[in-house]
Amino acid sequence: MEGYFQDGFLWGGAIAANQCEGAYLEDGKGLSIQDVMPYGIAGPKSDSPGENNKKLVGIDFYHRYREDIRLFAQMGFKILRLSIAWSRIFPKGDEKEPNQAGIAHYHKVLDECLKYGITPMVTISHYETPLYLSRKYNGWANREMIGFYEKYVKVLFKEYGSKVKYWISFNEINSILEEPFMSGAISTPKEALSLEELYQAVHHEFVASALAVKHLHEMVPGGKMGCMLLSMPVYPLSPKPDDMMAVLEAERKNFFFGDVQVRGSYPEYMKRFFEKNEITLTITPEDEEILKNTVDYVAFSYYVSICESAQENENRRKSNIIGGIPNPYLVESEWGWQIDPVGLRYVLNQWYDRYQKPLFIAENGLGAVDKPLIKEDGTLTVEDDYRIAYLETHLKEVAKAIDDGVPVLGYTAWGCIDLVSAGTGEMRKRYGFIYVDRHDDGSGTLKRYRKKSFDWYQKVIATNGKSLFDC
Ligand code: BGP
Repeated sequence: MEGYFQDGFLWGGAIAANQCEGAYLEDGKGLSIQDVMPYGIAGPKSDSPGENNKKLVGIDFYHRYREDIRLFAQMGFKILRLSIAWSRIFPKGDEKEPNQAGIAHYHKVLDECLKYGITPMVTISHYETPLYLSRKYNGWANREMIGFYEKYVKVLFKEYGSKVKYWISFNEINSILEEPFMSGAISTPKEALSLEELYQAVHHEFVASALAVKHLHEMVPGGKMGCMLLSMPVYPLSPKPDDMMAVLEAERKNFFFGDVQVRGSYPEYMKRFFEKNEITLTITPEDEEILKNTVDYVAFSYYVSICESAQENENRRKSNIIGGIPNPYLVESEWGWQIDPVGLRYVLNQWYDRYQKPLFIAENGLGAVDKPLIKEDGTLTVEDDYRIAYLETHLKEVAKAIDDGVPVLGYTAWGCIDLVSAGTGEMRKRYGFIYVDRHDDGSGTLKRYRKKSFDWYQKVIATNGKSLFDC
């Protein structure tokens, strides 16, 4: 299998502003929806930041980015996926002029990446819409959001276009169906939201994303825009034909997003779905033209697979945002996310068969409780063999997918440095190669320490994946 990672394979890690930066009101930043979600998607939301929100301090990446990017460079990162907090650039979201201090900050962060030859990949909107846009306009339910987003992306392309070639318009765009507030900044509670309103919000995001593609291509030579899909392969719970139809239905709910963003128009099966559910969307002829600005590559996150069945099933539950029926053949993480390396090879093949676009694995990793050990020199480490095993088995499947003929541009391990969980708002759910001394009760020095996986990943990158096959 060795040698299947082509030269120039983009090895790296991924983070999101709201989960690591902290400094939630610094340099003119406005509140984002995350600042009022102390418990992630799991808990109640409020209108004020509250005391128990780990994201307000995060891991203080806002002030410590130099040290962190140096550590990423030591691991050999070729790419760093990071997001820009919209509320640092437009604190409320509907201002005429951007916040210069916010713009200046990201120049420094990007320069730091480039200093080490690390290619930045920027997510424009990663679950961190300005709160004001949510409260005043009801987020993406409102068509006016397209204009606010368009103004924001034009600022980003003008400012950072010479430094950033890889962009992602929306993180896990399909998650809006499950989490309309976190993903779509929609203040109306999910229970009160009609399907028509929800899919209209989706449409607004599609148009905004396509406009971002258009502006990127016009403003940034060589700029590449990716869609970003929460991928979750669906298996039939049994070989019953009806279960297979249940799989098809569940898959279409998510394929729909890629189909529009890659192919540039609404698929027939969705038009039928809208008819049957008496959903009438406002889609102008101009919108239809804009949607033809399709993405250059397909990025996706991969953590888990699920099963589907045509029958009611009492075991149905959520894992990473989207839910399903657990697979009796798989083990699961401490947070109940089932571990399925083969699913990654499957999904890579599936996306490529469907779209024939280059693929990018923008997130993958294991959230686990780490137990730090004190070394002889007094520093900390974590013997995270479980994380190494998870990543190693998944990367071997990536190699197989490349051997299957799938063009994979790169791989960014999620939470390459410990950060706050999006799902639960916890610090104890750690993904990193770098341990951050910060805890759920707010204690900790915020110092950084290398875990065992740090050295392991360094070797994987240095050998371009060959070390995965050493034993
Ligand atoms: C994805 C999000 C990330 C990240 C990851 C892990 O859905 O894009 O922001 O957090 O999941 O999820 P969690 O933090 O809930 O473990």
